Amino acid sequence: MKLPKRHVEKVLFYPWIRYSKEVEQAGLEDKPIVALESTIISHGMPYPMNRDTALALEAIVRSEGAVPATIGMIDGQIVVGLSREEIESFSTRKDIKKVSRRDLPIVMARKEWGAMTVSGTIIAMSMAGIRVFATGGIGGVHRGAEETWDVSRDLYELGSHNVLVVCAGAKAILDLPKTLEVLESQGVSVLSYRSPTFASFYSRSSGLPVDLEFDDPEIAARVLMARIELGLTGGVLVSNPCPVEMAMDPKEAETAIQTAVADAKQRKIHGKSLTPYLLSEITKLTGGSSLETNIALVENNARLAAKIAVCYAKAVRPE
Ligand code: PSU
Ligand code: MN
Repeated sequence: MKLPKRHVEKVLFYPWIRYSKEVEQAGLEDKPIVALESTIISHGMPYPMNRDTALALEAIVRSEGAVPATIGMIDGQIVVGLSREEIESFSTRKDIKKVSRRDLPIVMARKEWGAMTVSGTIIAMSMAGIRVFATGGIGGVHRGAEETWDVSRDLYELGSHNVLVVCAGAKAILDLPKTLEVLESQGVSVLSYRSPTFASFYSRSSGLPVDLEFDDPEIAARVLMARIELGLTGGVLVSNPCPVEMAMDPKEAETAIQTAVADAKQRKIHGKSLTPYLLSEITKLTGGSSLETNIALVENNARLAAKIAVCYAKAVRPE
């Protein structure tokens, strides 16, 4: 089957995007590229684990034969492919905004630094012509959303861009059944790697069913291609359970989550600070073990995303 040209990953040039040499070259040569986010660096983990994890993710993507593109905003410009020094700055600077769709034009206009959430990264990678992205856990519907209306923008960007995002499910601090309902309403295809259920971030299963369990990375790449072929807006979400030896006991995770959620409610923490607050509280409550799990799962996701990106690049450009 000969595929139409629009499948081909090509780096697209706009004045508000700057590419690293490596990403630009990969784009021009149609090599597999994996997008990586920067909120996990600036607002998701403490220093120096944030920097070390960001660099480890890039090394994993390279070892699988793909090119990593960590995305952030520097002085109001979208940078696709942060350098080592820039990753260091994202790991240490305290003035970095957390950027989702609503924040992007503001940070650009004010020429500020911004860390991209899953939603911000989906927007930027789509502008850049990149299709595959690895994160830790996507944002979703928060617990108590029927009162607070706190639903992450991540779900709506997934519903409107032809991208494939590999995650360890949605973060367990969320209401997972409601998150899956919104994904369904948004028409996102939810796949699960070697598991019949949607992963639950710190632990391997939420017990909730997905649309397809798969074993071969190529099938995930083909689902993305089929969406593009059909002209369907929206993306593919790949749930990849945390490696067994690094997963947390679901009961232990849940106890820490409930304590942290109650604490945040009492301190009236909401909006964009809520997720970073919960993640750091849970790290304290678990004596650091949740952070080790978080690092292991995001590394695991980078590896699978790179395998899928390699299949995708082969499929759109058969030799
Ligand atoms: N995955 C992690 N750690 C994180 C995130 C994902 O392992 O910190 C970030 C992502 O950038 C995601 C964001 O988009 O958390 C969700 O924030 P919110 O709930 O405010 O939409
Ligand atoms: Mn929110």
